Amino acid sequence: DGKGDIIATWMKKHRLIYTGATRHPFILNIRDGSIDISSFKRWLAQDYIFVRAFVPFVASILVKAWKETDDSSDIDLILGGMAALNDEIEWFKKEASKWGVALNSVVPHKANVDYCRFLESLMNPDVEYTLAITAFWAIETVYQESFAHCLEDGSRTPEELKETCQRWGNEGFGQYCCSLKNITNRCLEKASDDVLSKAEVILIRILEHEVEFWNMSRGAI
Ligand code: HMH
Repeated sequence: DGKGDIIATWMKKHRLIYTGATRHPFILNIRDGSIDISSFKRWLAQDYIFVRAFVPFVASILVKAWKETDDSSDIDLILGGMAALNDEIEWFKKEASKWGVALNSVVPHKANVDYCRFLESLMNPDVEYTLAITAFWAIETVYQESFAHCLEDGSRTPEELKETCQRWGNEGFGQYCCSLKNITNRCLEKASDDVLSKAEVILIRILEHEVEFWNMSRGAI
């Protein structure tokens, strides 16, 4: 009804925090080759914990899509995302053993616990599909934009970290994020003003959690 590309409007409005999440020093240090490997290992271990919690979150979106939308292509995309997470968990195990990180003894950091708790709040059946898919799109897109930046021309990403950057920075993952954006925009166009303003708050919360998540790699409390 003429609301147009709501995400594009939000991106202009929240550019600063979005850039904070997608051009964090952790990412910039990977890109310029100055990354401290202990930071990378801390991130790897914490992200494994996050991804394990992300699986039931995505499953909850699948259930919401099944209940709230007639569009079977939504289900197919979310299901594909879940299948990719299955591969991702195996990749984390392989990558962790390569770096000598023991995943079964990792203690979740407070920022990680807080983020996972936020995801859990969105898993509640009372939370609308539109709100959950907005969060899902934002979470995936931050990683896509961050790691793609490490692979652009002029980047000096260390060879041993390129596979990690490819994982989220590859073109296929970019396409997937674009499809998530299209679904989200379609949902937002049909949403009430109340849901729309809640979705915008969720986007900001996600971006804040992503910044805190990258901050953890520094190793400080
Ligand atoms: C913290 N955000 C975080 N971890 C991830 N693996 C993604 C986003 C993308 O799936």
